[in-house]
Amino acid sequence: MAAFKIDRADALIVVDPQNDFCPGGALGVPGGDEILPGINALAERFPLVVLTQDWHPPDHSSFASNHRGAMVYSTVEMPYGPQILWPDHCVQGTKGAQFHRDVLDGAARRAHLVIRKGTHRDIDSYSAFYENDHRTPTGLTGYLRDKGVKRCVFAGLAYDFCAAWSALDAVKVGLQAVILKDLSRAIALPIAEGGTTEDAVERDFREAGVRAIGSI
Ligand code: VGL
Ligand code: ZN
Repeated sequence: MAAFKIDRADALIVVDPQNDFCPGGALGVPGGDEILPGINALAERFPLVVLTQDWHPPDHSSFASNHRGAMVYSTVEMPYGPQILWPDHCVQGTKGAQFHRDVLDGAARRAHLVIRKGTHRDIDSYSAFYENDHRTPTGLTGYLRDKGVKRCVFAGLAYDFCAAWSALDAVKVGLQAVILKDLSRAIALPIAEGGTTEDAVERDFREAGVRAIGSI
């Protein structure tokens, strides 16, 4: 494990530790709940902790159920580019959208900010920084800048979607980004070129300068 010292200008960004992304949830990520105790422990060590919460209206355009005849995990072309269609998940106000009970007395209690995303019907938002058009900001950049944050450490769900897109956007807005593989779990959808979405984001990490490490 590379030496890693948590600094005053570091923030921990815990991505979507919600019921629907844990086993048994609507979009359950294999092993998603296993990482939560480790995330709680890590949250105690950071000067600033942000949680993200996927928070969709019931008629959200990322749900296959809102596209006639469309299959779950198929891709459609949206005005902002290709969009994977998901099972209905993290609907505002539902049990599935709540934080998993294992973080309630840990990372969620400790969080300085909870940022909700995916709230607009016509656009998905994987990243904590920008919606999927890559230009509509969530406001997180300004918050972190105001707080003097220089480096973000990402953990949570899913490794190859919301955590990855967040880490890649962090670099785009001028922050250093570290993503913790041992405290994340991937959906790993197969992609047309071969391999999975997990392989694809790891190529993007290398290109962008996101540091993917086991844990710290
Ligand atoms: C996520 C798919 C759809 C995630 C959110 O949290 O990675 N993935 N919505
Ligand atoms: Zn979502």
